[in-house]
Amino acid sequence: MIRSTQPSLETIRDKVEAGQRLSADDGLFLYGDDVPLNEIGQLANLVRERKNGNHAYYNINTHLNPTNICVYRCIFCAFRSDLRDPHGYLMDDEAIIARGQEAVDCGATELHIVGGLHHQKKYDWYLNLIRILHEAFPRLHLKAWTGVEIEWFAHMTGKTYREILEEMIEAGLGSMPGGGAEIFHPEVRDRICEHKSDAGRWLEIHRTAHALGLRTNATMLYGHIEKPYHRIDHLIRLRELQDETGGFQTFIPLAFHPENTGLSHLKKPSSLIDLRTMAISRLMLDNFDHVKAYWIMLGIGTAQVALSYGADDIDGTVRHELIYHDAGATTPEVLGVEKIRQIIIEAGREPVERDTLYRKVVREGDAAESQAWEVGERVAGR
Ligand code: V47
Repeated sequence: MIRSTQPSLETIRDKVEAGQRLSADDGLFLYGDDVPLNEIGQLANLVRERKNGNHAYYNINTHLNPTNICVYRCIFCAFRSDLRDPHGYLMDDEAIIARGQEAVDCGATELHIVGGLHHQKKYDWYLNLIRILHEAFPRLHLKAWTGVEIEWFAHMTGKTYREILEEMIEAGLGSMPGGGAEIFHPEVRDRICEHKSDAGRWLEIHRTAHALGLRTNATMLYGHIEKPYHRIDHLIRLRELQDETGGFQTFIPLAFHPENTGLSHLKKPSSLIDLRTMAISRLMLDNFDHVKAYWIMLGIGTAQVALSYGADDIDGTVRHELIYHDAGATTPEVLGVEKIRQIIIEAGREPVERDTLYRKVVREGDAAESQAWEVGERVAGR
């Protein structure tokens, strides 16, 4: 029987084994220094294997950050640039199409597109970018624009979130990445990105996307000025929206990289915090099918260990990543498919190539095809 007392490792273990939901107090308890990391890892692994068996998913993807020029000045960001800064860049249509072509030539199934909110670029420029890419490469999935960008487009045009998203879908948008969530709690959000879409608006945009049938991801930027209760608050807000819509696919905890940012005096979070956050995220987000260990930001070794601490996905081959590399990430700029598979196998898991929507990818020669899972082949998910 489950006791309803103060949280302890025993009461939490009972709940996890019985498939019961953890409370905010349980989550906070697990962040206590005296709770052994291995114990939390074992519990998270139980949930991970229940949902995804021994699979570890990856995809073949390429990033496109069409501009780094941004009206916002988030203090954690090393990527952004001012309009007249010599480091500022803006890609033209030709360069954008060339990136799409490179992605296709590399066998990518996904283009991950996010960037700055350029002072002089109107909404039509962003909409057109999706349209030209989709027209040129109709089989390439366009995972584009964070909630922050959608909010900016609505602000520029006076259109509703729904109208913006409907137009983007019509132009070829396939899904949305999880960026821009940072930390929802205003005690932190107002200090690290005060002008940006607040929690309510970020969540409303994802709610609207889900209502339109668009799947989205969610992230949490941790390891800067936030405290454990801000992280738990963040996870609970995501869990509540997922209860309502079921539209989130993957949660990605993002470890803060301080170099070249307004918080460069801070140390980057340790691997122990990375693993604890991964495991607690897996335990708290009982209604998310997937938790991703983004190797670019965790480093390959920690990402491998994370596959036994709740994570079931390692992201992709990732070509042209700039946001983390500008902030001091020392991971490679791209991993070959064989390397990513080897990393997963070394971690004791079975590599499975997925597309953006977690369908199985089957390759024959140069052709890649997304297929539905056979009955019983996939442990969780739709
Ligand atoms: O929103 C920015 C973060 C995010 C820093 O959906 C930083 O599959 C650490 O959201 N240190 C963008 N983090 C990246 C992102 C993402 C990445 C991989 C996969 C997916 C997905 C989404 O990167 C931003 C912000 O939270 N970020 N600067 C930094 N210095």
